[in-house]
Amino acid sequence: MERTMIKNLSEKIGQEVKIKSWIDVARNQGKVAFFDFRDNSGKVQGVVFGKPEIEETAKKIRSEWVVEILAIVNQRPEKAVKEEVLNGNIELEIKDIKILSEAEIPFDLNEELNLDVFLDNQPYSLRSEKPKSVFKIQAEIVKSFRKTLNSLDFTEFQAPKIVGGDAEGGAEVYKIDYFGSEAGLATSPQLYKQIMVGIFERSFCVGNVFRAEKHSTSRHLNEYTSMDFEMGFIEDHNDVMNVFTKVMQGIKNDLEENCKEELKILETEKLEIPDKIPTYTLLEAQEILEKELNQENVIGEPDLEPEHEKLLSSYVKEKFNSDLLYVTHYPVSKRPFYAMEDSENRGFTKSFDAIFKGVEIVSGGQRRHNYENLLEGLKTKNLKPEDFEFYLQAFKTGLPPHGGIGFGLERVTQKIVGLDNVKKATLFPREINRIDRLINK
Ligand code: AMO
Repeated sequence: MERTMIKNLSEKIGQEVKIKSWIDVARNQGKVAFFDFRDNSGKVQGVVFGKPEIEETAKKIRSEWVVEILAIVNQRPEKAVKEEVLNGNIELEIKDIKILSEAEIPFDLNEELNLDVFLDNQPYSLRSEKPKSVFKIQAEIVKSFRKTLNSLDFTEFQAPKIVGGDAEGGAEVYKIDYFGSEAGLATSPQLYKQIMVGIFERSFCVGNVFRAEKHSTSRHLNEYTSMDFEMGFIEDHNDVMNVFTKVMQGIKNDLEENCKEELKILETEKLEIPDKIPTYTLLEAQEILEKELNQENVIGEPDLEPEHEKLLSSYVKEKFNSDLLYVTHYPVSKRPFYAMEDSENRGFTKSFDAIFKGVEIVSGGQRRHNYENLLEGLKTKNLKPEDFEFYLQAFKTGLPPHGGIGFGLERVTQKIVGLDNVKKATLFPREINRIDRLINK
């Protein structure tokens, strides 16, 4: 007999079925044993009653054992029907049980756990409903990112994760021994996605990147998933922001369509991504912080503090009902060598950050596309052109005006589902004190 998925059982009332599942809950009450069965499609209740040949087996079974069940699908009596839950109108009358795996569990899945206990036990703790919903939503975000960009004629590529030296000229690189030569783990696909503009014109990638940051905060990971795109023939950074707005609107719509149950379990707030996203230059944002939000000594600083990002988010939510805002024109000193300087606003770049529900989820902007101008950029950061020779070929051989973004998957997930720490939105987080287990130092 073929396996029936649990979500489809109510189509088979009166029939014999085979299910394969975990035991979600086992309750043994003398001559009657009740079970909740769980597979990846849902849950259903079943009962063993008046079957002496399987009573012994039924008594042994505990939560998380893996079983194969033969059963009749029965309609529940009227007064026992639970309208609001999946399979609330049926119950399985169990005829046979085959044990596929036994299990020994460290704690009940419904227990509230502190973060370290949760992380130490992830192969098990991730099975509970809330974290499972977080990562279902995360999978949908990635799917939606790809869907929107594919629909806009972007082509996906796979960026290398082993790079010669540093991908961007920053300091936070994990060095690795590459057959006696020095190499590093990519901190971003930046150089490769720009190269790909010369090949596909519009291109994107999704992949893990590595940052050797030596601090532990609620917003930083040492390995995270970067969703990047890069597009040619732009007028300026506004074209890039417009595509990112479409990406966020796509994510909102796809989650509402395909993750209804998960959004309900996590009690998430409805997302607001209007067509016109509030956009300020860094200076304008700083003026709002000082004049309207009672902050001091902000104007003229090269960047926003995390607290400022939170205040600006609340401000635009209240004023424009938007969960997203853009801040543009960060100073040349604060942006990487490839960021395009604004010829009408010297010292500032055509770059931007996207701030979502109080945290930066994206950096991006227009890039220097002219070879000589890019060499200037390298010079301002004291970087040597010979270290970037491979990448520079793309510019020597002709690149259009272009721009793009890097978008942190874990941060956007964290904010959509309303978690207080990015590690809770990361499968198997890597941070200074942990690779799966806490590291003994
Ligand atoms: P940046 O370094 O600002 O820009 O990173 C872009 C986005 O990646 C996420 N992010 C992180 N998430 C978790 N832990 C971290 N340590 C971490 N660092 C960054 C954030 C951030 O907004 N090459 C540029 C992008 C570009 O210009 O296209 C870059 O990597 O969501």
